[in-house]
Amino acid sequence: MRISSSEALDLFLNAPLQELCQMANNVKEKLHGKQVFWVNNRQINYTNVCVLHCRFCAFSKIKKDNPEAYDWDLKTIQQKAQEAIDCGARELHIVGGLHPDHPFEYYVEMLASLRKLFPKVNLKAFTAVEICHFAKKANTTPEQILSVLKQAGLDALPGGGAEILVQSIRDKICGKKETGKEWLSVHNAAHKLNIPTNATMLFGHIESPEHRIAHMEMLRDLQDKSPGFFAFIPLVYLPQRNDLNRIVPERTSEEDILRTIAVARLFLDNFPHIKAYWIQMGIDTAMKALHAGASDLDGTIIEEKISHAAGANAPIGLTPQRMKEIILNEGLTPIERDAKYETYS
Ligand code: V47
Ligand code: SF4
Repeated sequence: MRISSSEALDLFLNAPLQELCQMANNVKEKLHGKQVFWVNNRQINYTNVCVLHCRFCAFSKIKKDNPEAYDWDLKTIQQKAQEAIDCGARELHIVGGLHPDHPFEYYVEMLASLRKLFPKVNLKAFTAVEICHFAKKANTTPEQILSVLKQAGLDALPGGGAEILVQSIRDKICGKKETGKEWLSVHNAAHKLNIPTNATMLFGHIESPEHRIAHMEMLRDLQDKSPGFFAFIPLVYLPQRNDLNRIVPERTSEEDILRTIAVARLFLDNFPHIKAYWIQMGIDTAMKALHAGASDLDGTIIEEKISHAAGANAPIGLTPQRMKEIILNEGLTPIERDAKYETYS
């Protein structure tokens, strides 16, 4: 039976950690047995120039002439994609800052050229925030943007930009970003167009456990009305080199991470997967998360800039061999997947 928000909160605050993880693991095993899904992928963070300045973000640069600003051309993006394909990648995860100058056609060409060069790889590209930015640039609706991108080769939308959907917190950490309602409405539109998506939650900063549960409730409600989410990904706030650092200078504890993963598994009964994002939580905690409700590890990754700018000290990439080994070492069964959860033996 489905648990309510107040039951989820009670479990989060009061259940003994081991019992909570065990309950979540039971649910995970009912859904997936001992299987853990992983993907051979690469992130392509195509620019760090961004018109916004979210307080937690250490990645973006507002000024194009900042010596650390970059904006890869299509050739560079294609080269990065080629390197990933050469390593057997099944997914390209393409996200970047909100660049002030590029017209929407630039992003269409980016996807269309990658689709032409690499017909088989899944293109998981552009957060809901980027979709809204493109819609403003092209003076059209997010629905229209998604539909054109789908024709150009878009396979799935990543879950970034959700942060905390509760507007009072969102206003404090990223007030200029699209609202929580707008984020949900882009994902609703994607699902209606049969574009699967993920959902993230940035946690461990100024939000309370109540805000986390309220965030998950909005996602559960949308998934009921408009199914299409594959995975929920709790993102651990990393405190280095950003504006929130003065207020929240430390990363949250392992216990808080495991409680969040476990409650997510118990509460989000209509989400197929809870993902342990090892780049942020570290490999040791990610392994514990696999026994606390998580059924997915993202991914081999190869290159990633957003979390590493904010102080992630996990290595940049794992080989497929190592990925399989670390899952097997936990007594679990590695299953390779792509962005649409097609599996490969
Ligand atoms: O949207 C930014 C977050 C996200 C920080 O869909 C930070 O499969 C922690 O969305 N500390 C991008 N997080 C990453 C993302 C993602 C990752 C893996 C898989 C998927 C998926 C999506 O990173 C941003 C923002 O929420 N972020 N700064 C920080 N200091
Ligand atoms: Fe820009 Fe995304 Fe960073 Fe916000 S989180 S400043 S939208 S790159």
